[in-house]
Amino acid sequence: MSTQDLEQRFQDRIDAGEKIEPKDWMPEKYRKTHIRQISQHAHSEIVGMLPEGNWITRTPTLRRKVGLLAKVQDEAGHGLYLYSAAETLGISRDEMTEQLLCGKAKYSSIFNYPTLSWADIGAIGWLVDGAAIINQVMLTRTSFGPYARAMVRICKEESFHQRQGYEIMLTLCRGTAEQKAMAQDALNRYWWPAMMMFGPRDEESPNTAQSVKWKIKRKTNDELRQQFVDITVPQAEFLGITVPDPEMKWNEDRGHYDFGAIDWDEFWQVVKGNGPCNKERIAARQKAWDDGKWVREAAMAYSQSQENKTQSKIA
Ligand code: FAQ
Repeated sequence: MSTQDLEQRFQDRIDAGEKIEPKDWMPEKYRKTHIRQISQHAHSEIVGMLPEGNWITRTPTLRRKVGLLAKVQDEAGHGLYLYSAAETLGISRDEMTEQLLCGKAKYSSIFNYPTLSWADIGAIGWLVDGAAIINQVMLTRTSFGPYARAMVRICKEESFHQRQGYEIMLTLCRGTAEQKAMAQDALNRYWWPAMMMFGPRDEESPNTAQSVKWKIKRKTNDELRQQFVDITVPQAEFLGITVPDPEMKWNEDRGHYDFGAIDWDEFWQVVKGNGPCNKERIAARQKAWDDGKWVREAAMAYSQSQENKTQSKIA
């Protein structure tokens, strides 16, 4: 069968809503797009542990510490499912990590912002996990089987994370004036970076058209961003705090909120490595990779010795 025929048959399967599995024939670009997206998603989960991990020793109560520990641990689990899903496409964990550390692979821009106060932990759960769920619910229907299945479980956990973040915000907003001011300050600093999480505008997004055709993306960046705004603005109103966008206004005709311009220069600066915490985040991942070298080597040596024992029994 010619490549053209194989590609047509592949597209027919996608159009019919079939899931693509790792051993199925797929265009090389489909494989590469998935390795790029899934590995970057995995890196985001792992790097995303750092800003919140920063507050584990400083939570206001034991209950909050237990909740935050569990959340950060969940993010590690998400990273591991995702690395495993990417490995089914023929890339190793080591290669993916090397791509992150040398700057070839990206991770979400949002994790390059600092967590300055306890309220930031509430804002991250509410806004960052909230944005992540909107993106990931769509990905439960993505065309690549292992990615779609990983997303089902991840979304369940993310929705718990979103609620723990919102509950932190609610507690602060129902507390003293100073606590409410902390919540407002966290919203002021995290609102625009959360809006940027969905990626560039559709007309500036080089990957969207092909990814929509292959049903990797079931919605575009702008569609998801609008969905996030429409869900989140009423939640801010319920908290009694204000989204830092003077142009935010309900548009009766569109049935959606209109919102102001995003600072795309800031977005691209952060993506290119010049955000407030990029260097710190990569240094932390590099240190973890270096510190873990002996563990990886010991695990490999143990596995080799078990293999040798099995081989000598067979012989
Ligand atoms: N940050 O053509 P597009 C979480 C890059 S998980 C950095 O639109 P695409 C859970 C993009 O990679 C959050 N780079 O690209 C959690 C591409 O560059 P490349 C992560 C970005 O892939 C919560 C270029 O710009 N979620 O938060 C960003 O079609 C709390 C052009 O963009 C996922 O990764 C960005 N925000 O659409 C954890 C979801 N946006 O790769 C801890 C899966 C775009 O060609 C604590 N990913 N770029 O060099 C996706 O859905 C997609 O990859 C998009 C981007 C929508 C992010």
